[in-house]
Amino acid sequence: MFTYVGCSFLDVHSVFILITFGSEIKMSKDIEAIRQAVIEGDAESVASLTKKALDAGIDPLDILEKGISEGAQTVGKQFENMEIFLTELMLSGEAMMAGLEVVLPQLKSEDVPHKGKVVVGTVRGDVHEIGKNIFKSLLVANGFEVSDLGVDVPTSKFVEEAEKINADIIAVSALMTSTLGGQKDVIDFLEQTGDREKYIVMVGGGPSNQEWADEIGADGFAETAPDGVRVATQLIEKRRA
Ligand code: B12
Repeated sequence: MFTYVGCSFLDVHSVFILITFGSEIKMSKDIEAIRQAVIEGDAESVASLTKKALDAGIDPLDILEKGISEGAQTVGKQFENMEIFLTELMLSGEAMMAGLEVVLPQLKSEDVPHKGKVVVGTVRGDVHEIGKNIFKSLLVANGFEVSDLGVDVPTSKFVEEAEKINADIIAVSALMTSTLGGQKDVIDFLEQTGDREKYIVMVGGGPSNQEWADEIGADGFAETAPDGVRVATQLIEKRRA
């Protein structure tokens, strides 16, 4: 039998650091593979690599933000620089959706208290849904009840649905400079119908920012879906205080 007698130069703390460091390298490799498969537009690989990463215990949020979203950023730049064309953009879009299908159901709510009701959708003329879907799933996982209107949503539909479910928040996503005005349209519509004060309006998605949100009189903006959940929670708490 082997008996360990010597004094190791590695104390428990160092071993812990080495293990942590090792698993971080492994995590970034798994996430990098997902990012790469998104860029290549390989839906099958994105789905299987995402499953593998989840099985390895990688946080779903890291997969979403560092794998899928960062892949999307790269693809967006390539498309803008005309290094890839619409077919490739579409393949990457499908690959992102394939990853989402695997990862979003993992964002389970852990008996969180009910926080409020939200209507989400992407504005008229815009079919980008990936960020909106992530935001919706994170809201649900954090105790919000969400009605998702999908994409290319007519302005009035946001308000009709909010009235129907007695929503607290209307959250409007837009991904293109040409459709960003759709967020302002929702606010203008609420003002015209005298319903502006009834709802908290949040905006988000690629081209929107805090300055834009202030300019159109939105109540909240967030750059990422996790921040969006924090802002939604704060706005509801403030309103109820
Ligand atoms: C994938 C993709 C597609 C896919 C979409 C697939 C799908 N099912 O959604 C397809 C192929 C369909 C597509 C089509 C087009 N696309 Co496109 N697309 C993209 C791409 C590469 C990624 C978008 C994405 O999903 N990102 C990942 C998600 C996670 O990020 P996100 O949406 O920003 O969301 C995050 C936050 O913004 C936030 N968030 C999102 N919504 C909300 C809402 C609220 C309230 C809050 C709080 C937060 C929040 O949470 C998310 C996670 O943190 C972008 C490039 C880019 N950099 O965005 C181009 C891009 C958006 N597309 C672009 C273009 C031009 C088009 C087309 C016009 C191409 C064409 N010639 O046909 C069409 C438009 C079709 C239409 N009418 O809408 C341009 C827009 C340019 C511009 N500035 O206006 C971009 C920027 C690419 C580029 N650089 O040129 N596209």
